[in-house]
Amino acid sequence: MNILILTGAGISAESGIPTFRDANGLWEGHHVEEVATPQGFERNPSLVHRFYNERRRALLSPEIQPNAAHIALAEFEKRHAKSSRGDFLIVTQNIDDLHVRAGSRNVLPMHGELLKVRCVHSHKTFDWNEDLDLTTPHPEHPDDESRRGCLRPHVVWFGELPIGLEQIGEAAAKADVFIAIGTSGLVYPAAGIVQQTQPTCRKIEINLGDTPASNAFNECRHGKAGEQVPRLLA
Ligand code: BJW
Repeated sequence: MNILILTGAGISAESGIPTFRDANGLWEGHHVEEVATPQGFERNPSLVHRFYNERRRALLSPEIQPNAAHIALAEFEKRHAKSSRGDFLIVTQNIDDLHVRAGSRNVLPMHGELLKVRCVHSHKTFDWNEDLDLTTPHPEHPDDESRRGCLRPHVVWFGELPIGLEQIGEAAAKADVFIAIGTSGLVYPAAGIVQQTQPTCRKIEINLGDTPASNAFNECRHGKAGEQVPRLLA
């Protein structure tokens, strides 16, 4: 049995990471679009660096840990690998690393990773645990003044191409079960993955309430991911 999971900010909410749209999608009064677009980065790179620096520091703080939903998915993946010949893939829109920390192995972070940065010229990525600013030296050329400030967060902003779309399309087309957890169903192409599954695929949505995508699912389970996911996968 092939299983495809899509996760969004709601799965990490109980780990203490705020979602995007529940608090009006605002961060210090700025709309998500202001701090998560290439245009926003061009207009005000310091603001965008500050936004990601704060989130990176929070992610690395001991308070933020995988919750019961992340752990249930990781344990289910291990059981599935032992007992079945099918595939299991978590496509996450989240840039946190909580699925990996919980022990999940097949994770595709389609909107990038907060603990990576990339050079705007070479597109090479680097693991990153520090703050980033306009004077940060290039990791490979630390003494080259002309290369300072050419790193950006390795994340996918609006208008940019998400990561792994071909693999996601293939996984959706052969999925027997598709489960979307804690995502608002507003941001594409993630919100359209459910449409790429076959009519025979069992489609389950887990969220606090209905979303604009709910009609595309066979089953909608309302409640917190930390309760609903372990119950579903028990
Ligand atoms: C709980 C809970 C608990 C709370 N338990 N649940 C088609 C139509 C219209 C527009 C477009 C379209 N195609 C493309 C677009 C444009 C655009 C888009 O979608 N715009 C819309 C806003 C209209 N998309 C793009 O630009 C994308 N790129 C693109 O399309 O490239 C072109 C292309 C595509 C395909 C082929 C060829 C070309 C890129 C989108 C990038 C999104 N980037 C961000 C930032 C990433 C970095 C960062 O984290 O800072 O990704 S924006 C932000 O939204 C972030 C998230 O991953 C993403 C989705 O948010 P998510 O996860 O759903 O969170 P919330 O907050 O919205 O919802 C949380 C949910 O959880 C809620 O429903 C709660 O109820 C629930 N919840 N607590 C369970 N405890």
